[in-house]
Amino acid sequence: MNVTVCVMRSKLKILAALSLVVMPSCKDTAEVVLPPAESEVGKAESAKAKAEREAAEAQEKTRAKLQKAVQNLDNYTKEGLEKDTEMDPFIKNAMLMAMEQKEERKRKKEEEKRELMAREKGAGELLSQIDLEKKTLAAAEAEIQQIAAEQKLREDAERATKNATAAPGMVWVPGGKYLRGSKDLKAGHRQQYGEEFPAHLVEVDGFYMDATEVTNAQFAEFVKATGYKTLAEVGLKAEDFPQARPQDLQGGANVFKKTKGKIDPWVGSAWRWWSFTPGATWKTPEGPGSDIKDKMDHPVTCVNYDDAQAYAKWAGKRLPTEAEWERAARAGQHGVKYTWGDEMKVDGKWMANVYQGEFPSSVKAEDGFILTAPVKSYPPNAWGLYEMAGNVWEICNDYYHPGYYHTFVKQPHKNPQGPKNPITDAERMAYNPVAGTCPEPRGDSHVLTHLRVAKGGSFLCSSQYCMRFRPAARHHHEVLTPSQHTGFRCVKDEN
Ligand SMILES: [Ca+2]
Ligand SMILES: [Ca+2]
Repeated sequence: MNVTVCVMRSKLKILAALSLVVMPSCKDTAEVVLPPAESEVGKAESAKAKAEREAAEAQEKTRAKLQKAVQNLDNYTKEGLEKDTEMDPFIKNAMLMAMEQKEERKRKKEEEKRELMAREKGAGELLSQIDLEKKTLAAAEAEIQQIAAEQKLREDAERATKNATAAPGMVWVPGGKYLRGSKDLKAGHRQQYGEEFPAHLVEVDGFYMDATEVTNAQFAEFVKATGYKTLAEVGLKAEDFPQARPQDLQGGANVFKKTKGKIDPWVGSAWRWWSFTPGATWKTPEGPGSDIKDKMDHPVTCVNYDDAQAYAKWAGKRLPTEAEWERAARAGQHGVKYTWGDEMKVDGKWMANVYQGEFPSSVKAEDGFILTAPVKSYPPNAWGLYEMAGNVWEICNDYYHPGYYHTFVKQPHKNPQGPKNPITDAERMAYNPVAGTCPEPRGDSHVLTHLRVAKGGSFLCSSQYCMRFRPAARHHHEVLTPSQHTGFRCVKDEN
């Protein structure tokens, strides 16, 4: 800073005190601009103030007019206003806007009223549905109570006779009546597992059932004898799915992958912990590079409904119906929560291979196994059937529909075979399944949505997330998507 600037700054101090200064730029050549004469300033100010005052007065007049017009809005019609050529256009537009806002408020109020009425009706329907479920359950329980003692005597006698001559690895499941579905009517349970309701009485004929899930060793025998290739090995045929993208046709299976961090499994897709893995097959269930050398006594996995059917046919057996499967799992213990009773653990021990840990980010093997367990790792149920809870899901013969029990109880019959037709895409969308252990069909191949019943839950059933290792639990096997936690067991008729 040089001397000139310093002198100039002292002048500026004086001018600033008069509040009439235009600041120069701080450089040697800066010039001071002198203020206009005081009389001229006064004139300019008063003209400005006058204009402002007049504008404010005009605005106030318009506002008062508008207020009056809006207060009398009901005296006007929209058409009348639009035709009025004498009215101030500003007032007219404001009135038209006010009219629209009023109509909008009225529409909203009507909508709210309709919604409230629908909700009340919905609640009414739900309550009458719950009443019906309670009545159906009460009637079923009353009948079971009456016949249980006599039926048990017959069941025990039949089992003793039939098991004596059963084929190796099979046990007799006596025919009879049982309480199918869930009797847990607590709101949370009903909401998450609505497909298990209403609990009702079902009667099936007797049959033989594999005591265990079909093992890798058994499946290997079948493949050796027949040269059969599973869907996971061969993939889908382009001619069957002309619209599908090439990546939707390749062979493989869904493989579980832990998430990197803790997540809320309820929010978002199950694909966060599932991965469709090309090269995952029954021989490589965790994907390319894995094998089953040390797992020949584990259940076969990464198979689908057709693979299971092919095996069953070769073995001279068939897949169980959903009704048969639950009859077998319950083993004559009516209304219990688990296949072994009502408590999840017995003497502090896990009774099935399920999931422990924070699903799906961390997994513990408190029950001994992270993935599949060898068959017969846990105690059998009362009729000698192993792993009817957990380990792997077991494919049944029936088509899956979540509302099937509601349909069935209207026309109950012996030996139910499930819905006549597969679930449609529209029904599936309406059903909107809670993200469970199976992800949505991969890609955009809606043709993959045929669902068959799967029962029993798997090593991925977590009591925090998916309590589907209960005998009442129902889930689906998506027929063209094999997965690492799904297998099957077979049944056989007496003759
Ligand atoms: Ca486990
Ligand atoms: Ca199982």
